[in-house]
Amino acid sequence: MSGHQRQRGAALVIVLMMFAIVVTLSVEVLYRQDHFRTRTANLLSWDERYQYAMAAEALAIRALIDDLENDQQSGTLTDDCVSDRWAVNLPPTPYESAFLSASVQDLQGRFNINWLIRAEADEFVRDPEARLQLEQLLARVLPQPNRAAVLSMELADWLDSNNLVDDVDGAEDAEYRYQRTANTPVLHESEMRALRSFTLEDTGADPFWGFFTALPLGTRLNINTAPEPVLSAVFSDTVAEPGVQLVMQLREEGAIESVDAVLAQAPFSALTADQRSALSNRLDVRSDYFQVMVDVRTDQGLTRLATRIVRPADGETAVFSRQLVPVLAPLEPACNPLYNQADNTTPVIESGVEPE
Ligand SMILES: [Ca+2]
Ligand SMILES: [Ca+2]
Repeated sequence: MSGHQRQRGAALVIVLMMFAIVVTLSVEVLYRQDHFRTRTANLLSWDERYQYAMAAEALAIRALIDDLENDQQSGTLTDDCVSDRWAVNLPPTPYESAFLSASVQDLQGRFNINWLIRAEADEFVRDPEARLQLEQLLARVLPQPNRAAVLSMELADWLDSNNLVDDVDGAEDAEYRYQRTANTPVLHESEMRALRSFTLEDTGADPFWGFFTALPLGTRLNINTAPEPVLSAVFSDTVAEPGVQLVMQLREEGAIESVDAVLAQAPFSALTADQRSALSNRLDVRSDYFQVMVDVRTDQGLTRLATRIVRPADGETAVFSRQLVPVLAPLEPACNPLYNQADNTTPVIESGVEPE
């Protein structure tokens, strides 16, 4: 082979190599462009659903503010599940290119797990009565009621400031391998998941989480919206079932307007002054804390937003937490019993299923 032919051969190899590089680059560019286009489309579609959810959230906040203003005009501050407009479900409703459904829940109708502790000096000390009340409630709602004691004891240790195991089945730092206990009030009821003995099976009974909340220590229970198992737990060491029956019966006649008026009736009237005072500090007929849940479905996907709102009687209504949550179950039901009786399954937008 002459030198000239060798040079031509080498040039050909270089050309072929460059051609291969250009082809590879082109394929890579096309792949990345396609990837980028899909990602942009997904982001735009996600953002569109998020904006729809925020619009529904704004509507719910407006309804809550209107409700408070109406109450203030009429001079009776109550929040209940029958006459209040916020307490209803929005069934799947078409809006532009999306379907929206929503529900509003009263977080003060739930058992506040932070009740297990009281602030004393610089410490959070446990409240043994509240721990027993939580055990009662857990025994009602856990698939395995015999786990109620251990979970309530672990939660009390999780929250109290000390690092001593106070009950036989409690657990402090030494009992946890990979984490430390909070030793302070928690911000969300889902922190119960962090307890040593808590398992996924414990949440099996739907709507497990709907019975619990985590609000500031002194937050009261709204007896107009609390479900029967929560009332039953909170009254378990005082008036028990006769007290629950009285509250349920009064609610059927309309919103309860005064805690003191209820406490003046039997069986509450037979309690000691201290017991009545403790209940008076624990109960209320209105609420500051609410949750709005919104499902938005478009052709591209499904988004669920859970927003928590504080609406004080003498302050500004504000969002204090906003979470995009996985759609694992139907929307939590609104508390209006008429809406829940009329349709046992709360309206929910099933993924990939056209709503009726
Ligand atoms: Ca502790
Ligand atoms: Ca402890």
